[in-house]
Parts: sequence; structure tokens; C-alpha cells
Amino acid sequence: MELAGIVGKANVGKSTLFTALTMIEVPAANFPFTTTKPNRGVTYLRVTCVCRELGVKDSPGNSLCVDGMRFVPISIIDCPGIVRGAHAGRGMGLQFLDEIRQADALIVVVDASGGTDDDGNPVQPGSHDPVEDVRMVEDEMDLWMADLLQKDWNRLVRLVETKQSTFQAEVARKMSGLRINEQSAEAALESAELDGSTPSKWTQQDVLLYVRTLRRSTKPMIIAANKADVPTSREGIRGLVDAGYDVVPCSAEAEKLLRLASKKGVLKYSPGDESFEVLETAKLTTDQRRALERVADFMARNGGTGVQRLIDKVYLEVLKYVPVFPVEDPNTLTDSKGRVLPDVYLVKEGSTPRDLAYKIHSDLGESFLYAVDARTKMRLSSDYRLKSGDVVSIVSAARR
Ligand SMILES: Nc1nc2c(ncn2[C@@H]2O[C@H](COP(=O)(O)OP(=O)(O)O)[C@@H](O)[C@H]2O)c(=O)[nH]1
Ligand SMILES: [Mg+2]
Repeated sequence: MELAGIVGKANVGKSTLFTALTMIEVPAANFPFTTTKPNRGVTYLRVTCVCRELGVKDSPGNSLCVDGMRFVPISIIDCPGIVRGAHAGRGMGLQFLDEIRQADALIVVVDASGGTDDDGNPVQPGSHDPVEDVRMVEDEMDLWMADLLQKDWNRLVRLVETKQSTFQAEVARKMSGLRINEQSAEAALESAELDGSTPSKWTQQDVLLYVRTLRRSTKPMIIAANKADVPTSREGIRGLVDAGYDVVPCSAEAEKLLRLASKKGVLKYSPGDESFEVLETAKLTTDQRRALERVADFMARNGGTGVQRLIDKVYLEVLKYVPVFPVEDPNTLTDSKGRVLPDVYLVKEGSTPRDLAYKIHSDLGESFLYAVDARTKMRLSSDYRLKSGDVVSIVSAARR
């Protein structure tokens, strides 16, 4: 399953965001995974389901359909708070970095209202620049990756310069735990315009430029501009956008409140909705009613709480994943158990039907013959690039 890491300094709302994202009314037993650690959970990417367009009632398997929206599970981790100097062991040190090795992307949470200092202490709202918090996370990661790369540097130099190995092969070996492969290691050399054949000539600046380039392509970040419900967040959000980051203004606290209330049946709200509907006004205390009014005001200004948008933006816009619906029978749109439109798979932009087959199962990839578009019943060419919402049936040698 895809995995996103929640990172940032102390007291910005990481745990509130994690709780909100993972509070879901789904019988977890329906899904073939369980939470093994307290800071690991499952959240959902929200995409439009094809059931309405195709006029069928679906029976989802690996994902859920609620009112025509499909929710696709994504693992998330709430990481320990990070401080400057973490790469050298300060605070919780490298623990946060260890947690995110396997992540596809990072959600960097900041207090956009500027009410939290470097060490997580509350300060006058508007007095701290949230851009500094993002820079801190970036710098700590870069220094950590530079240390990793430079461990046994002399050996790397010797192997590469005597042509017993290549720079990208050595990087991939050192950083395979971070899911960095030769291809991304080589691409980073190119975009940083560095010569991988003579690492002995690299300066410390070159090393930092290289790891920064590599980090940006392999661990992309989105900024959760949290506490956007606080008025001073406006300026903070503008600063983050001007600095060129991918920013989603949000309120983790508002989302948490809505999910709790919806769980209790007090209101109707699905993650990602732009508003909510109160079902049982009589049950609310005056304080609760006021709290919900404030949330409603914020949502009207922000187009929702922003929390679901974080996940959707990470996977659909930053990582450019494409949701597709594989089925076994293109006529009935079912799998072998007769379930209609059971699954959604997330494939990388540019993936072919064969890539999808491999993603489903390596055996299916190996025995892949061709795929059929369930809408048109036409065979897809082998270089066809899958599109969002494609419904495809894979024909394999094994299944014939
Ligand atoms: N105003 C506001 N406060 C929030 C929001 N999210 C979290 N907080 C508050 O920020 C403080 C720190 O939250 P927490 O989740 O423990 O932060 P963490 O240390 O980053 O995990 C708590 O007092 C939260 O109630 C939000 O969206 N708006
Ligand atoms: Mg926390």
C-alpha cells in the first residue's frame, strides 16, 4: 500500500491531523491490513467512482464507495517532532527520519498562524514565519542524506573512478532503504548538472546540491498549512505560497471535530465535503453549536477543512498517480467472485496495462497478453497509457 509520512516540528498539529485522517467508520476487518504501531494508520484517497457513470451498484473490495465517491486506502505515519540538529542526534534525532524511509511523499505540517516557535512553544500568533519550519525539515533531511552518501565516501570514489562501479549504482546501494534506485540516482546527477564519474572533485556544496535534488524527486513534499482557522494564518499561507511550496491550507482540529460528530451521528459529513449538515441540533450544547458554527464559517472560506485535499493532492497532483478499476469480466464488470468494480489500483502516470498487471500480481504481469477497455470492449494497444477512471480487463496466458 502507498505510504505518506506526517512530519514537522512540535505542536503544529501533526497528531491532531493523524487522528483526524485515521478516524474512519470502516470495519477494519474488511481490509487485509492491520495497524501494527500506534503511530501508523490508514487514511483514504478520495476519487470519483465510476459506478454512477456506468449505471451499476458496486461491491467494493479493496476500497469503499460512499455516495459515488471511492475511498482508496493509504498508510500514514505520524512521526516524532523534529528540531534543528536532528540529523546530528538533537531531540528525537534521527528517529523521525528512520520512520519515513519507505514513504512515497511527506506531508510537512506547519503552524501557518505563526504561533509556535522553533522548539514548539506557543508564541504570539503571527510572530513566527512558517517558511522557516519547512526549510528546517528540508535542511535536516538533506544533511542526513549527505551523511549517508558520504559514509565510506573514499571507497565510493575508488570504485567509481576505477570503473568497477558507477556513481548511481553506489548511491542506489547506500540508499535502497529509502527506496531510491539507480534510475532516480542517475536522474538527479543530470538535473543537478554534476559529473558522477569524478566524485573526488566534488565539493561539500556539490554533495548537498546532489542530495537536495535527489530528495526532491524521491520524497516530494506537500505543506499542510495547519491552524488556517486562526486569522493570522493568512500571511503565513501567502509566505509559503510565495516561497514556491505546494501548500494546502487546512484545519486538522476542525476535521477531527467533524469526524467525531459524524461518528456519533450528530451530523452528516464525508471527508472532503465542502460543508456538513447537522442532523440532531437538539442534542447539541450551546458551546458545541458555537464550535460547529465556527467550523462552518472556516469551511465556507476555505472550501472545506482542507484535510482530505492534502491526501488527494499528494497522490493525484504531486505523485501523479492514476486511479484505475481492474475487472475480470469486461461485460459484467466483475471479478472472479462476482463482485462489481471491486478494486481501485493507483498506478504512476504513464503506466501501461502491463504495468497495472504487474502491480496487481507479478504472475499476472508475467503472463499478461493484452487488456480490454471495459467501456468500449476494445483491445488496448501495448503502449496505451492508463487514464484516471479507466476500467480494464487483463487477459493473461494463465487465465485462458
Ligand atoms: N487552532 C487550531 N489549533 C490546532 C489545530 N490543529 C491542532 N491544533 C492545536 O495545536 C496543538 C498541538 O497539536 P498536536 O496535534 O499535539 O501537535 P503535534 O505536536 O505536532 O503532534 C494542540 O493544542 C492542538 O489542539 C488547528 O487546525 N487549529
Ligand atoms: Mg504529536
